[in-house]
Amino acid sequence: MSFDEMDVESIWMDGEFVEWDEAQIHVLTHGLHYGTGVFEGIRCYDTAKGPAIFRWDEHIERLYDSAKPYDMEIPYDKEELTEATLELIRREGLESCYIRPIAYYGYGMLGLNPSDCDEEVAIAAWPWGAYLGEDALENGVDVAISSWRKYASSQIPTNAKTTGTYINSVLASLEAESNGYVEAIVLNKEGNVAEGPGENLFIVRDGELYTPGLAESILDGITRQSVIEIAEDLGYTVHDDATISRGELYTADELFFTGTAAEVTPIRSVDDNQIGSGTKGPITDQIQTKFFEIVEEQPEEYEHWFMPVEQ
Ligand code: PPE
Repeated sequence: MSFDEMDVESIWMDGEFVEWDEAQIHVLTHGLHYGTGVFEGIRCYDTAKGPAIFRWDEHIERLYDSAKPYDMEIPYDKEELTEATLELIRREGLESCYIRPIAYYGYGMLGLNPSDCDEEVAIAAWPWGAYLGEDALENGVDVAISSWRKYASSQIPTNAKTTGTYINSVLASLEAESNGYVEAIVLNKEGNVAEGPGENLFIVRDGELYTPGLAESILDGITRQSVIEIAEDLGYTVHDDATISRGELYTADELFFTGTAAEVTPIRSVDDNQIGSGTKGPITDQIQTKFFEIVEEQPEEYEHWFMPVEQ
């Protein structure tokens, strides 16, 4: 995702809209040095009922929850962040976009205890297409198990979406790419399957779905929660507290990633072992089709997942 030729003019920063190029921070910002920031990634879809933000409440609640272990007090309440985001999307005339709220310990002091630093907050939004490419959504991606393990929840809260912890994901992504793969799968400290660098993972076996449980060092993904509901609504049994070994990936009937950016992306091979027929599997296809139908049409049964933007 490159910002070259980005046609968005403003970013909301600490209470006001500033020009895109002016949305800057001090080089001694605490969050830059120590990764003391929390963030979200949220999609707004151009639905048949108008632009609407997908699962806004869940994302914004996760933002405040992520801040808790770090004693970070986000100096705006939920209503203020909601209004700022809606206003940003409206003034930029965006229909479908990716929304990136971030809160971090700002400029004031360095040293590991950030209690003397003020919290700073920004919200940006821009159009972002298929995360792993259009072809990925259709035909699936080739992935490899990373040699980097996911940090354990005894080391860092894995259910918090903190900026600093993404260096783990960066390592896994770099390694996958340099070995010729589109994406990585990261195992946890125990050697069981955790997730992708920016995605949760599902496996399909004998017509049922399995996804690593929350104690497996994963982010409690909101797309994961949505896909569990969609799959159950379609009549599938979902084991959402699974422990999945590396070997089970190779023999899975189907595999797919979920995430705000990745949406529902099929996986067609792991470490060069073909999964199923080597393309999007039938259950993955059904769930993916339903997911896109929901975000395109905003049907009544799922309307509570959306917050309208009302241009
Ligand atoms: N695990 C990780 C590590 C993760 O980063 C994400 C989202 C997920 C699971 C899925 O969570 P959810 O979006 O709530 O379904 N990754 C975000 C960042 C991607 C990026 O490259 O930046 C995202 O998808 O927005």
